Amino acid sequence: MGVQGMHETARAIVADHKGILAADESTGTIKKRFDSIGVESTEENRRLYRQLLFTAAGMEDSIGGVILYDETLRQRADDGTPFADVLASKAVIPGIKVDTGAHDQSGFPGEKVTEGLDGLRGRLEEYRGLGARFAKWRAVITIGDAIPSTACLSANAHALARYAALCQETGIVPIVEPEVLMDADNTIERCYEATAGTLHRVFHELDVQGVDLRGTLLKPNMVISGKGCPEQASAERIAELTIRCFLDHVPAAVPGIVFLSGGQSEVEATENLNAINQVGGPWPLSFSYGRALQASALKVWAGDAGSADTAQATFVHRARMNALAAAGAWTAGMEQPVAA
Ligand code: 5MM
Repeated sequence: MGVQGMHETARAIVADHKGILAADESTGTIKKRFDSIGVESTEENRRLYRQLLFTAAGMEDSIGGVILYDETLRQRADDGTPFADVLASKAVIPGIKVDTGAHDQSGFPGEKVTEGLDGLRGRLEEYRGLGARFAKWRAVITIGDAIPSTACLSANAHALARYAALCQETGIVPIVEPEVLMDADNTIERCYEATAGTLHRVFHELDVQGVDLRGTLLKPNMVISGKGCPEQASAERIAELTIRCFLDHVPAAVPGIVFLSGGQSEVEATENLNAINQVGGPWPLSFSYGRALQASALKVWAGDAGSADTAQATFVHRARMNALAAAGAWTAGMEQPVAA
């Protein structure tokens, strides 16, 4: 795909207020999700669950792209159609997670650096042949005593930029995901500082390494209070600080910002995205949620084929609520009762 094609792909994923389904849980993470509903994490159960999501009628109205895991990109629906083709036939663009995980950073206790650059050029070529049109790489930034360090921000930004450059060489749109975790007890102001520092480094490295911003998407955290912070910021404050931070650090050439949910509840993630869009900025502001799109649907399914239709309707509802939020047009009254 030429440069123009990558620009079009990036724009298409977030067109009409659509967002992304992050269904790229690695084997360890999906096992945790399945453990929570008492389902064994076999390859076949993973296939059945992902099939349920991808074939849900109407998901394509709110979802412009799906991030897959290596195993899932190689799997097929019951009728033998590869999942990438199932999605493409609904005009949903298939993507692939290509990092190999965040590992302890040598010399920097409590911090992580994401790996996966070795052999990436070859893997990207194979993934493109299997139908992937975009990719994702997630860096993990932790807030704590005297962290994040410059070394952590710098190593992760460098890796994200090298990954992005390799993707574009292959004609694949890189999603650049620097996630500042919301698991600590920090204030929203501390999250602002860490996010600002992270984005500053990331866009500097993308520039140094010649990445074409128009052929990328940014997948960041919202600027938000840590989970353990006694004073939780309102949606309006989250929106105000998120937009202020992004206006200062993200070039307008980026064709879309797709937030991760990071441990927010489903409705919180929708409410906050809606508030962010009510402030607005020069970019489409949408979603690339994993847990905040799947949590209720997963519970409803619980491995029971008889619940598949209700689970699909639950997922499609969540996707629709988030597409409305991406337009700043969601209200709490549009919600339906959440699964028990
Ligand atoms: C779906 O979760 C993704 C994969 O995580 P692992 O590599 O740990 O299995 C994850 O990268 C995800 O895409 C983002 O963190 C956003 O997901 P959430 O659940 O935070 O919206």
